[in-house]
Amino acid sequence: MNNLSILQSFPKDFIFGVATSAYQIEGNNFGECGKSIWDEFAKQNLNGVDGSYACNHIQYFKDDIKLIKDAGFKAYRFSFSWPRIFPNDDNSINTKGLDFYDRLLDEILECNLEPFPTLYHWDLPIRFNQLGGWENKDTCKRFADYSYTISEKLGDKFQKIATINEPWCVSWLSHYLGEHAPGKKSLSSATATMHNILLAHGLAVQALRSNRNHQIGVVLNNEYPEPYSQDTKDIEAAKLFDSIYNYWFADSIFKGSYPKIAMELLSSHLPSNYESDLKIISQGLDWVGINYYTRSIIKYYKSDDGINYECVRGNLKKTDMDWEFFPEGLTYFLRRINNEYNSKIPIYITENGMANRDLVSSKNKVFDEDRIEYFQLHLIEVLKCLNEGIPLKGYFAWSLLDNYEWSFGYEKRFGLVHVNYKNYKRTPKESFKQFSKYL
Ligand code: IFM
Repeated sequence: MNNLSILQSFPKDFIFGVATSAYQIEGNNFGECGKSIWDEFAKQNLNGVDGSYACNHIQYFKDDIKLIKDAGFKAYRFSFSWPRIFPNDDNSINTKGLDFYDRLLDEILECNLEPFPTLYHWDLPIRFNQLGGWENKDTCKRFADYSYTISEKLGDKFQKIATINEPWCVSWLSHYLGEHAPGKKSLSSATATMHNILLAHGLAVQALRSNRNHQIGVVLNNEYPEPYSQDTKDIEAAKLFDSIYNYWFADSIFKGSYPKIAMELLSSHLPSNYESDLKIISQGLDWVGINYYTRSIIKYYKSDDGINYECVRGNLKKTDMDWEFFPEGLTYFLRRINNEYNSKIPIYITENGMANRDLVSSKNKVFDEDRIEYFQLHLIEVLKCLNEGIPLKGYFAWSLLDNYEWSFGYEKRFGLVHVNYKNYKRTPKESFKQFSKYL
């Protein structure tokens, strides 16, 4: 039987937490929250399955924070919803929205948890989409204004803050692959967004620092690039994937440059003055967050636009997302940050976890044995990296609750706690109980 006894081998000051995001759990029908690009995308592509009610966290937040505390976690990673705070075209503040986060932060602090808020986890206010969304540089400036407001109004209640969650998803997944809002499929849109989302990060860092001495980070998602075969074409394809998915964001943030391989295909789509923006993008950070789930097997595939690869899935054990268990990839990226970028920067694993077909038994139990195994295998890797001296400071399980899994709606369950979407009943799964037992 798998278990999480490995938790007891971690140093006492290593932080264990859980993570969520606003649109995925809050329910944007409550509290005069404004609409985001996800509401529009869901209407057009997902039969209207959206985050209107989600987990109704807006009403259940105290119970949810209590769950985190009672399990023995020490931190909670969540995101602020930009459209909840600024729902209106005239950019006036929704006091109900601000007040919600004020009360949420109070509750987190009262439970002796450390808040790890993120400013942007994909719910761009819909009004910006009409102006070009992240393809328009003006959105970056508006994001800096919003960041400043958060710092000014709520910044005395947290120290650490992340700017953007998973810039690859905001740009490539949403503007080239079209799988996330706003659902575009264009290389030039994707490249513009790959740059602008980084600029938004940089401008937000400046805005936050101009107000307070925050500890600022960014959250990057990484996927391990495994060539399909040893054929040179597959190896080159895997390098291109790696350059676009992983190196693009880390190189620009840590080194102030874009990787050569990706640039050969994307540079013509970048804004003319992109180099001066790179100075803003690469300002020093206080910490970095790494989200890690799986590997991708990359196969050469001829494409008209030169993005000559496709991702195929391999034969390893899989999650309900069809993502393979590949814990070694986590070690690979933690070492990469340490060896290629900055050996001193504190690193948090800000997301790791799996979707599983969880059912509540007649005895009100959820046996998510595979999830326990997934966590165990990844925690072994984390401990290995800690023992190598990599400055790892914490680990956040994705996710506290089953929630709105974007274009998969409510079908995929990532939670440590099961949610019944009819009555919002929370049922802690066995994985949650394992964390609780060993923390
Ligand atoms: O649910 C998402 C989360 O919003 C961002 N990182 C990956 C998770 C699982 O797909």
